[in-house]
Amino acid sequence: MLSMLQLLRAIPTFLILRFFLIFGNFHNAEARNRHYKWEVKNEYRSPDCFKKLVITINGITPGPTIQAQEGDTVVVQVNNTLITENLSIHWHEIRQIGTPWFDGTEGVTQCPILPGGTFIYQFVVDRPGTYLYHAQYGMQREAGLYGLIRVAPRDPEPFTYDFDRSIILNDWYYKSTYEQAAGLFNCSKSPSLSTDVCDISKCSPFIQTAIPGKTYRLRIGSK
Ligand SMILES: [Cu+2]
Repeated sequence: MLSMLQLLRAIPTFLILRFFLIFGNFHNAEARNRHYKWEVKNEYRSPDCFKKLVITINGITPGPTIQAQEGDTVVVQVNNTLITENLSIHWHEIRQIGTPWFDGTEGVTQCPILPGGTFIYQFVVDRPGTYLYHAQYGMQREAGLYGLIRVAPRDPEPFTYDFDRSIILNDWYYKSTYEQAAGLFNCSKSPSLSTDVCDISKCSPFIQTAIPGKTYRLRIGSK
């Protein structure tokens, strides 16, 4: 049985433990889970007026931007509806501390997501910044399977701006990525705008306008 003295000695220890428990809970309550559900498939698109077969995520290329805050857990359910191709997605510069099996290196850290299959990636984004995600199989990235991850800092940013814009630099070919792969980086197959392949009165490549006197933050992703 505890003596009165032992009881009194135990109280500060209890209070300190309680403090850390409360603090820990408070900290965990800030981090959130960010859930995404993606369907990856082949579709025809003409992002720069030239119609070709691309790979989309939920109907768009580049794919949806993942929005999170430092310390959050990102959960992405990927459904492979490519019919004939395996799939995996790499989260570039995300450190995957404790979760190396979600790094997306097909055949090394995970089995491929087979056609018709589903895989759920789950990882912590522990550092603020702008990151790329992209396909890790064949030339699927060049066919359009890529996008951005924006991780906001917990503390307020030390600068201000009027607009926040993203630009991703990615290879893009008018030939299919299979033909491009067989040609092994043949630059003659790279796209160039000419009137015989597109009608620029109906569509045009992406143009970023800027208003004089305003401040723009540009997040430029490339690899
Ligand atoms: Cu990468």
